[in-house]
Parts: sequence; C-alpha cells; structure tokens
Amino acid sequence: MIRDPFNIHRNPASGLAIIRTAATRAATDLGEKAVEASINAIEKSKQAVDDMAFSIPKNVPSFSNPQRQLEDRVWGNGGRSSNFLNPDRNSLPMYKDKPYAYPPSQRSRPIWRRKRVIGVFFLVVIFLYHFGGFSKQHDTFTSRPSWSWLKSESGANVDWIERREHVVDAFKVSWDSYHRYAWGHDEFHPITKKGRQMVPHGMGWIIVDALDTMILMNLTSRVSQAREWISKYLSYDQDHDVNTFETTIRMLGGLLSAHYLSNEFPQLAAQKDDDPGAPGEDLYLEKAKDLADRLISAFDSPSGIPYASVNLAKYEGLISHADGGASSTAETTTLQLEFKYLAKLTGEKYFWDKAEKVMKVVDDNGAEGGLVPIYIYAEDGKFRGENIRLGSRGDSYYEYLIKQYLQTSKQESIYLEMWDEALQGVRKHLVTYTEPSGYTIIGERPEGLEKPLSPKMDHLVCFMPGTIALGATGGLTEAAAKKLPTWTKKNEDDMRLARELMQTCWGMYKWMATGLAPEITYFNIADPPLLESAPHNPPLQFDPDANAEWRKDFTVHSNDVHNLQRPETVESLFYMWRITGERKYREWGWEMFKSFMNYTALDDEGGFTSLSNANTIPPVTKDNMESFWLAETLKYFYLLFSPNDLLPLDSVVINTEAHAFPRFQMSPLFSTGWERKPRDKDGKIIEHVH
Ligand code: DMJ
Repeated sequence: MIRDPFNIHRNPASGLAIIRTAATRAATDLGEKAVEASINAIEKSKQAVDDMAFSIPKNVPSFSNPQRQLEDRVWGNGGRSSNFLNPDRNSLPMYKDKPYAYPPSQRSRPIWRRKRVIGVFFLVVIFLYHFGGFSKQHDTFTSRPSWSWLKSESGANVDWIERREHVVDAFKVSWDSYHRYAWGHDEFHPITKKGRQMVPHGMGWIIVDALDTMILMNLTSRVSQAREWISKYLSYDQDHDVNTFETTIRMLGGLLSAHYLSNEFPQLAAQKDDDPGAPGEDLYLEKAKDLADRLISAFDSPSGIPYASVNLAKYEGLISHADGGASSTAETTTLQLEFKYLAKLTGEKYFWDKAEKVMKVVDDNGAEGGLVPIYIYAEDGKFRGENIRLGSRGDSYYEYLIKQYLQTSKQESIYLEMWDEALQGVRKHLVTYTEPSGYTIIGERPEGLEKPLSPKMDHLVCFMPGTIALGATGGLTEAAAKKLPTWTKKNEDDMRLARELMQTCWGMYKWMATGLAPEITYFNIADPPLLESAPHNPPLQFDPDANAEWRKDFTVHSNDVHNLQRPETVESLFYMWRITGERKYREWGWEMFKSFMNYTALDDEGGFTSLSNANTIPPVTKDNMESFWLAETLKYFYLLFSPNDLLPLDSVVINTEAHAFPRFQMSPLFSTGWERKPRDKDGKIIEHVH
C-alpha cells in the first residue's frame, strides 16, 4: 500500500504526477514511435492467428421492426439523460445506465403535417421494399454462425481452458473492432461502425472499463494500446457533467483494479516500466487520484449524500435534473468500495470519511425491514417516495452492504448487520413463488411495503443469487464454510434462496427465443402472493418443449425484450460455481455464452452488439456495445471457466462493475465512525421521548 506518494491531492490540477508524466513523455517521444510500430506488428501477427481460430458469424437485424423503433425512442440516447426537461439528443450525453421513460415528443403538430410525414414514410417503405432495401440488410446476416465448437456437446471431459479461450477470442474481436472503428470514443456502435464521445475529448469509457479484463486475460499488446492512450490522451479536466455513480464504478473502479492487478500479478500482461515509451508505473493510480479529487465534490451537499452528477473541470456537484432533484439511492451507496480503497492506497482520510458518512445518513432514515426507497435527496438526506425494489436504482445498495463488510476483512460488523436485516426484509416483503411451477422471485413494492407486491424482476436483480451466496460463506466454498462453528441454519437457508433465485434467473434466459434474457420479466403469482415460508417445488430442468408448463410462470412484455449484454446472471453463476462447486452453473454459463455468440456477433469481425429484441430469431439488433460487455460480462465468463485460484473469492472483493480490489485491514487511520440508531424488530428507529 502506498500513501499519496506524490501528494498530488493538494494541487489536483498540476501535481507532481503531471510533471512526471510530462517529463516521461518528453524523454521518450522518439522511443514511443518505435514501440508503437512493434506493437502494431505484434497485433497484426496475433490477429492473423486469431483469424484462424475465430471467424465471425453473420446475423440478421431488422431495422423495420416496430419494436426496434419503440426501443430506439426510449433508449435512443443510450439510456442517458442530457437534460430531463429538454432532452437534446445532439448534445454530449451524461451517461446513465437507466432508461428514462420519458415519452416521445408531445409537441402538437398540425394534422396535415403529420399526414404528410406518414405519407412520405410509406412511400419510402414501398420504395425500399420494391428495390430490395430490406432484403439487402438480411443478405448480410445469417441467423446462426457455423463455428464447429458451438455445436459441441457437453460431455464428462470438458476442457474448460479451451472454452475459456473462446471467451478470450470473443473479447479480442470486440476490442479490435472498437479499436478499428471507434478508438478513443466513449461509445461504440458496431453496426454503423461509429464512436461517440460523452464528454468533449472522451473519458476512456470503454478503454478504462475494459482494461483489467485484458490484464486478467494476459492480452499484453492490447493492454499496451490502452495504457498508451491513457497516458497520452486521458484527461479529466473537461468542462462537462458526468454521472457520479457510473463514473466512479467504471472509471475510478477500472483504474484502481488495473493498479491492483498489475501490482499483484505482475506476470499478467506484463508492462516493463523502464521500457522506452512506457508511462510511469503509477499511471493508473495517478489518474484515479485526479478523477477522485473531482468526483468527491459530489459529496459536498448539505446532507453529505452525493449529488447525481459532477462537472469534472469545475469540481462541482450537480443536483439531478430529474426525479424532483433526488439522487438514486443505489447510486449514492455504491461509491464506498472505490473511495475506501483509494483512501487506503493514498492515506487520504477524507475519501474514506465522505463515503462512509453517506451510509449513516441513509441508515438514519430507519427504513423498515432494511429496505430502502430508490430515491434520496442530497439536500436533506431524506428518502423520496416509497418505491422499493432490488432492480434499477435499488440494486447495488444491498450489494455494497455485504461487500463493504468483506472489503475491510469483516472488521465493520455494522454492514453485516445491515445486510442481514435487509435480506430478512427481502424474504418477508419481496420474495414469493410463481404459479403453476413454484419458482422463487424477488418482486417490487412500488408504493411501499403496505401496498401490493408487483411480480416484476429486472435482469439487474440477478446479482442477488451470487451475492447471497457470497454473504453466506464470506467467499469460502460452501463445504469449507460449513465446517466453521459460525455456520448456522440461517446460512443454510441463504444458500437455498441463492440456489432457487439462480434457477429463476437462468429461466429468464431459457424462456427467450435466442436464449438471452430480456431486460425485465414478469411472473404469474397467486393473489395474495405466497409467503416465503410457503411450500414450493419447482422442476429442476427447463423442458425445451414450446408448450412446457413452466413457461406459464414467465411473461415478457414487448417493451422489455431487449438484451443489453448485461452481466448479472453470469456474475451470479460465477459466484455459485466457485462457492457450491456444482458443475451445472458452469454448463449454464457455457450455454449462455454460446447464445451470445450465436445471436449477437456481427459480420466481418465487427464485434458484438446489444439486441432490441432477443425474443425473435433472427433477433433485432440495437447497434451498441456496452462497456460492461468487456468489463463484466466477458470477464465473468472468463472467470467462470478459469481455475478457482484466479482471484480467490476469500481475498478479493469485486465492485459492481466487476473491477477487483483486495480485501484489507483498516489501519488506525480509518474507522466506521458511526453507530446505528436503536430500532424495533421491524427496523424502525425508536425515537427517544424527552
Ligand atoms: C453495470 O454498470 C453495473 O453492473 C451496475 O451495477 C448495474 N448496471 C450495469 C450492468 O448491467
């Protein structure tokens, strides 16, 4: 651990870090060119080998599908909000991984104008149809690739390392396509082969998010590409607002993880710091520190709850444009692992204290059953509304409770207590079983705990099976944890819940035509919903028959059929495999990986894309590669097929964007520094009467 070696926080704009970088650059300018040339040569020869191993299939998009057009309207700005009141699609976006369900333009238009538009539209459609405009799109795709390995049957002697190599190939193709068509851009649209920036000069969204996956996969030349770009071009001194949470989990998390992995595993993607042209050895940490100094300004609110956004150049937190000015609860409570690890690395206590204080302010609201509403005001630290869910805006609040406990080597018992309380609350208020088959789901309470349960589950909720298992064993295998005196019936029950939810999440994939989950699934449940204690006995296999009974339990609305390459289910499969050792989780992961290869790969080694409709074959493509495809989804596939000693679960903690940090001891410098207010058995705070 180092402590702010260059003391750069005292002068964030021009610290010694910057001087070092400039000096390195000046001294090595000539050498860099030579390195660049040799990197390119290596790349070319590597790609020649890749070509033989991995030829990209064809796929079929339908640009005429009305579903696609609907999705493009709602998700058209990539789920980002530039200005909620006046969404301007052309301005540089502020990234948000949430759909703003604002309706299409409400401006009223004279009817004759609308008619004319409709008329022109139909003429264009007829023209394209007649002259083969649509069929041409189809000609460039096939519905299934012809890789022989995709058809191989699972036997007893599976070579998991060979399977893992196919994941590496998928990563290389994705990265190289991005490098070819959109290098340095924050977004990549692989069908139109275009990139787009989120801030004026780009903030390395894809490069930084993908970096530690490349280190783990030992992709040396590609790590060099990324490192060079970060060294030469990455600047956070940009007069633009960014989302506090997304920038923290992806950029700060990515840089910190790259720092950790490259120090902990110097043999992986080895970078020789004394090579001519190589940037300074603390490049990742220096960039992380500079970014954190800007992001920390989000915490300067009256309550200490961070604002939704930050202007990076101005070091200024910005209140949310939407949601009545409230921040998302999960977003304010999913910054702690990153700022605490940075505090540990630099010795800068203010990072720790500001992140820690958020947890106190949230907890002081006294949420019943430990279940928090999904919005909170930065101004006064009070919750907004009563909408409770473990999907978007609620999810990682719960995830970071147990992970904060593990990060500091189980020294902060307050977070275990909060996690246990919340999990009990989930059981009591959100868990129920589907009909007729009896799958376990986590529903939502959109109007508060006293109001009806909505049987809706975002794919995002599928982080829960793995996280529950992680909480139950602390990252040990189940077999090892069971031998400890601390193992109780509660741990048994948690593992059962984890297994049941894992099966439900896998069912979301099995239900869809492409084998790729939708964004949201609804379930058929009893009225009133069955209690968590109710008997239930779902079938262990998903019968592939199109009319199989289990299919009646699931429903997917036409608005929700998109698949954004999300990681949560493979993330949980990874934890479940490591913890239970049950081979089926690896096999499910392999099946899912094959579905991604079958239905999201683009022609001409164009990479992989999100889908607007994953419930039709051929699927409808969306022309976007999410950075978490590289940072999370492919990383979790890689880890799932890797030997278990790669990132052992009992010594690391993995952030919500799949960036790995070490567990560590709290030094005397750091403390939790707060206590929970006394509360009753439902978790409500007991007010003292004076
Ligand atoms: C990622 O940015 C993170 O996993 C986050 O916690 C949730 N959304 C995406 C992936 O779905």
